[in-house]
Amino acid sequence: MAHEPIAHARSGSRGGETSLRPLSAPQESSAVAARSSGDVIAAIATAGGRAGIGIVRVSGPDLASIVEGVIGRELAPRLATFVTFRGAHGETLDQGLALLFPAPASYTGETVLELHGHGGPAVLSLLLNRCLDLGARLAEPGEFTKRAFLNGKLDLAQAEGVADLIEAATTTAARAAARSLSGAFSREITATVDALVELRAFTEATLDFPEEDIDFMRASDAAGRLAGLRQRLADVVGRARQGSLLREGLGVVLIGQPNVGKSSLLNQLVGDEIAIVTPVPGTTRDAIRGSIEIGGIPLHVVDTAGLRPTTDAVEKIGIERTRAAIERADLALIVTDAREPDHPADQAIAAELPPTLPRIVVRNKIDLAGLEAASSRMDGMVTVTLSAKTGEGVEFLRGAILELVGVHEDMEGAFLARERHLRALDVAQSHLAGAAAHLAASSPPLELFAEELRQAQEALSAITGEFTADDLLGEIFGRFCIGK
Ligand SMILES: Nc1nc2c(ncn2[C@@H]2O[C@H](COP(=O)(O)OP(=O)(O)OP(=O)(O)O)[C@@H](O)[C@H]2O)c(=O)[nH]1
Ligand SMILES: [Mg+2]
Repeated sequence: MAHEPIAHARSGSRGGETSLRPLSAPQESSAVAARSSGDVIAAIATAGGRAGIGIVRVSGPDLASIVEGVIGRELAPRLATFVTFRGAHGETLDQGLALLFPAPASYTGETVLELHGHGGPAVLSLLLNRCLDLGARLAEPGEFTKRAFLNGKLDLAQAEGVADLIEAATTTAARAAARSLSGAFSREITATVDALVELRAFTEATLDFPEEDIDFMRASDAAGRLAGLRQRLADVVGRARQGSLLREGLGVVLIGQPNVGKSSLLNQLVGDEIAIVTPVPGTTRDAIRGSIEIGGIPLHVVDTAGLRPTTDAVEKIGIERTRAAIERADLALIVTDAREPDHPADQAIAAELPPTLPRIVVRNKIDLAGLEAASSRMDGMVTVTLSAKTGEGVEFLRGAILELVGVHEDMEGAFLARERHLRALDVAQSHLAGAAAHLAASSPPLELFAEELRQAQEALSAITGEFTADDLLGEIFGRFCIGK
């Protein structure tokens, strides 16, 4: 865990800044300035339901009375001790292991007590209630991790990594979340911020000695440094976008004329008969959803009603839903019958799609058309020939989907970025673009240049939580599970 540089960052003395002149930093919010509130919190840290082991976790500045009340004796630090957990009248509640982590060497940075009992809901709530009776209060969702953040144990991106790791739906997503948790994402951001601070320092120095103006900027190679910074940020953005795919998944909509085999393709992709398939055109009315994973990326596939002019009231509603599904999709699979290439109705369907929506043309029923399974790209349009019925060629479709969304064989470099991170990266990028535009002017307006750099730094710093508003913290930690 990268404690040191992050605690250092939050204490507000970034390298380089102080030696020159104070750069107007954004206001630090009260949430960041304040440390843990001082009360003792407790929660069941393991999932509900029955299990071999269940853990009650307690955190606070002083847990002596709780240790005494539950265990009746002192605990050696960080040593698993087999004990009897006792109720108010000395009765046995459970037996198990107790672990004490004295501050600051703990998850939260406060003193933490873990009671490992048996994993039944009733016995765990007895144990939890005993801690509450002894003065603890029930922890809010994410409160342990919030305290870890406030005490400088984790930065904000790492704290989000904790929640993402727990929620990860695929092993690839879990690996990417673990990378964020270990601080890999934060380190990239921090390194970029450091480079930004250095460039700001040069600029501010130049502003202090205007007579040396341009020379100074030239000597410091401002343009070269800025180009390097933008390159670095572009790389982070690319990796964050990939990670965001892992997290959010990709919305894929199956569209086409009636009876071309959309529902068959959904079933084939999902590996289950979730949609009704019949030879009757207009079988599917409602949008039918299935989820699959390709290359570690969750795909949310929607099968829709076939598109055709109709007077049937139910089918009309179905077609409206198809259009709504198209609005929300990240990728459209235009399914066609391979025996009828270049059907005008297919072309009309393709023409009606939002122009920026990525698409793949699927020529289905090759078993009937006597064609080979294949994948091809012509004029930027990807076409896959396959049979939804036999499954032949579906591999080509999987490959084409991954290629189209820019996923390579492995996602090892991806950061499991959140929408919040992508927005911040975006803001930082546009300020750096603004800075580059100023620098390109015949006599660069250095104040404006410096201001763009400052705003880019502010956006990036929000990712690791150096400058964070209370409501953002509430939003982030409120989504955690209780006990985390
Ligand atoms: N031989 C063969 N038949 C297929 C293939 N794909 C679909 N079919 C058949 O084509 C018919 C229509 O398939 P569906 O999957 O219901 O087609 P759809 O596009 O969902 O049709 P609607 O819901 O009416 O819009 C069914 O009889 C399928 O068994 C294929 O690859 N080969
Ligand atoms: Mg159908």
